[in-house]
Amino acid sequence: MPANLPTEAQLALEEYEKATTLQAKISALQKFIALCPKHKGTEKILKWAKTQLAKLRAQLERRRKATTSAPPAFSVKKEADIQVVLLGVPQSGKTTLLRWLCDSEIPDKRIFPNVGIFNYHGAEFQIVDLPSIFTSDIDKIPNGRALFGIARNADLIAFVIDLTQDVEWQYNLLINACENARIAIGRRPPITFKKTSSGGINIFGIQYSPLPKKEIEELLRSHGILNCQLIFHDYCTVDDLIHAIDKKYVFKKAIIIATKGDCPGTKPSWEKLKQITRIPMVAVSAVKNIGKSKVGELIKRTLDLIFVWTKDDKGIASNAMILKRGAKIIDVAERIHEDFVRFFRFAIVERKTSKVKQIRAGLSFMLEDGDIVRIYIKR
Ligand SMILES: Nc1nc2c(ncn2[C@@H]2O[C@H](COP(=O)(O)OP(=O)(O)OP(=O)(O)O)[C@@H](O)[C@H]2O)c(=O)[nH]1
Ligand SMILES: [Mg+2]
Repeated sequence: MPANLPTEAQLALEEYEKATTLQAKISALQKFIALCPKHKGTEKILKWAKTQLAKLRAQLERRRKATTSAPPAFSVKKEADIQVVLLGVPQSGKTTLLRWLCDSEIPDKRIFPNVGIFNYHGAEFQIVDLPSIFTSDIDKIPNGRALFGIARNADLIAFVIDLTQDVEWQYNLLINACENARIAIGRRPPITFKKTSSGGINIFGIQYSPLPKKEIEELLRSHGILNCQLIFHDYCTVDDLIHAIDKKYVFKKAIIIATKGDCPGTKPSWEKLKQITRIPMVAVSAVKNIGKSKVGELIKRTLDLIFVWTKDDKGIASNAMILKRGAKIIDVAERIHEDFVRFFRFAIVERKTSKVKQIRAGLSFMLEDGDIVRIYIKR
């Protein structure tokens, strides 16, 4: 054990050693990972803790599968193309943020998610304000699994971090809670993993692995995997490895919305936040009405979206169609109605940045942000 561990982390380790049930061991290890400082000197013990946690979780899961059915899932009906879920500690400003972004007096339902529509330059994002997350042990949060089920289904997670509270504590708590809900924030690991029916465990690119071969094999076996192909394409962390082999993980993009930027003394918290994470972030003040369009822009950029307006005899639609960058005319046509694909003749694309202001286009024409599209069909 590294000698310089903070007392709380040491206590969590002792708790782990004394724990007699699987659940208690898991809780203690989660606590330890949250409390252990992250630097070179703790790298080894953190690797051990994360691997051990993954093994115990796999064990618990198999036990649960044998005895219980899945917990009831909540869901929030999608009322816009993009759903953004707010996750934050108590009093971080989530409900205020929701009302401000959505420009509406949405009632605070407290136990259930509060929802609203954020209209950003004519595009609609659905915002879901979940009950507060006060611990990373999601089984201790009322309906914790169900709440994180909503986050798992969202298009984007927005961590709401209060600049007047300890930002590092909030950030770690939220990231660890997501990890415990099997939500991997950010990139898909550069790993190909495939279970096979025979042939044993085959590992390629071991030079990129965070663990020696023997430990990977142990980790795989603890997940009940005896035959597979595991290829590392680039340098990986233990988290990457665990995310790749455990198919329960979902990968989510995330942003940070730092609240209460108007309060005195919040500048150092903002600087600190910039140091501890690479998640894209924006500072706002709902009270002073600062940063609303930056939030919209950040959602758009992080999800790599483009806004396209459709046009017909009556004129240009009031709301934009939200599409992934790389979308084509066929995607617009499909969204309007299948007949627009079946009876498609051509489309006229109005593009401000183009020399030709009106482009005649086919179904495979690639769209750009801000395009106005009119589709002509065979009558
Ligand atoms: N100065 C300032 N205060 C804010 C801002 N946003 C929220 N607050 C205050 O922060 C407190 C908590 O705000 P809420 O929106 O209720 O926070 P919450 O995260 O929904 O809280 P719970 O759901 O109760 O956990 C309230 O007193 C708000 O007035 C802001 O931008 N600036
Ligand atoms: Mg609230």
